[in-house]
Amino acid sequence: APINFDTWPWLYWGEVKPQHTALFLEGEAISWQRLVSDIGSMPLLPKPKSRYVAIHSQNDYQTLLVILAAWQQGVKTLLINTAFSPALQKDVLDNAGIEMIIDPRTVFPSTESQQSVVVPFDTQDILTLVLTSGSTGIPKAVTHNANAHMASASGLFSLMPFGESDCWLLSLPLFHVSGLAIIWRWLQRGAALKIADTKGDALCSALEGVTHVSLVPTQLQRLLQGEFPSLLTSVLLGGAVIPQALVDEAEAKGIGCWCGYGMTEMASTITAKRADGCFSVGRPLPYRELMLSSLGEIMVKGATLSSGYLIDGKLEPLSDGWFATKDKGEWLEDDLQILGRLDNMFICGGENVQPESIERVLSGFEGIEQLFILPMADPKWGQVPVALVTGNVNQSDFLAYAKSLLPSHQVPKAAYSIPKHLLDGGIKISHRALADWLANEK
Ligand code: 4YB
Repeated sequence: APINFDTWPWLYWGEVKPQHTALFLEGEAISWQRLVSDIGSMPLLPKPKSRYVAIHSQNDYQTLLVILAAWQQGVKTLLINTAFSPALQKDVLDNAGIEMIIDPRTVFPSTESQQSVVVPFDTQDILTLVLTSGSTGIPKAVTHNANAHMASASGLFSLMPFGESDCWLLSLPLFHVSGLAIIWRWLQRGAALKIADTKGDALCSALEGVTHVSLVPTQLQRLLQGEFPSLLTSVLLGGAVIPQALVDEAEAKGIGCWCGYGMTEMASTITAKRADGCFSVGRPLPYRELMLSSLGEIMVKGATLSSGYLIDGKLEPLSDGWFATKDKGEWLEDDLQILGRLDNMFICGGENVQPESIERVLSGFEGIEQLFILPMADPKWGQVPVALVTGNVNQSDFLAYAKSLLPSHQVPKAAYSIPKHLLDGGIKISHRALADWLANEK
């Protein structure tokens, strides 16, 4: 049963097991007692009337301390990707109605006598804001309270065991819901968290001593190319279409994979299953409900659903009742299959084309690392599918392969390599950036 914390979880664990390791940093272990003390020695953070503060977020100990100190002091946080341009940062803050932004590198332990403020742990009070990664418009700030984060964590544990002596690697950005969810699983369980460089090839060595990790499919692909540490038992996958061949390969190498489907508004994972050789993302976890609309759109609700977006300092409800995800799904017995984004669908010569279903058929082609199908304007058909790929791909063999497997309106009319600068963004390649590049450069 989930613990009902009557105080901030780190204070609880600091009392219950002060000497146990809370965190592994590169070359250093931090006990719960030391963590509590480091948080307590943070200075008083600015507390605007709205109580919302934006924080430049990197995956490091200093950022984590500032976040936990903020919460404990009664300050609600919006974590911002440091790669955002100043203009985008300004738009996001203006849109949400937040005046203040903190760079954790400018926050130093206070040398003054302990003046630390600890507000009560109210699990119903809004605590975090996470930006949506929607493809159009200014990213919106999605609110969550601690109750939603803890329900998210507890529900997942009923499927994917995470014990007190396990260690979860912070393998995704804190500013993304997938990274924030790792923090709440760690806090909920009182297990260990590892913070290390996970970029590129560093991921393999970061996994040293780690039992659990959350990965987007491209990270798993990179991992399988090298040697990986033997303690790793459990990988939670999600964020994008999970290629079945990738999961099968990982499972064959002894890595337990859980396939998940999640989103910001639902505080990360909604459905999941232990990999079973079949392309689906399993059933709704406890504290989530899911149904398909008559058009096949995935609708969700439950204790993990956000109570609204923060716009202009005010809470704007998401929906009354079910939240429409814009994802298309289908039941396969009791398991959910994600067919793709409704807003990615286009029409080629009168036929509906769902890019993700083409991606699924063609992603197994020799040499392909990543594959995206996008529409391109065509005088005869309106729009035609084209393929954008990374990896070492023979274009004409690839197109012939597509022709042998797909009906003609689904066969890509061309295949282009994705330019490098579009690949190093956040955790997902932006469909919009790919579409812009296709429209302007091709
Ligand atoms: C999918 C999808 C899937 C999402 N197939 N499309 O803790 C986790 O659950 C986790 C673990 C590893 C990696 C990621 C996660 C996440 O949280 C992912 C949450 C996420 O991606 N949120 S998002 O708001 O940025 O995007 C949500 C959208 O992503 C969905 O609406 C889907 O379109 C897509 N998506 N999982 C296919 N398994």
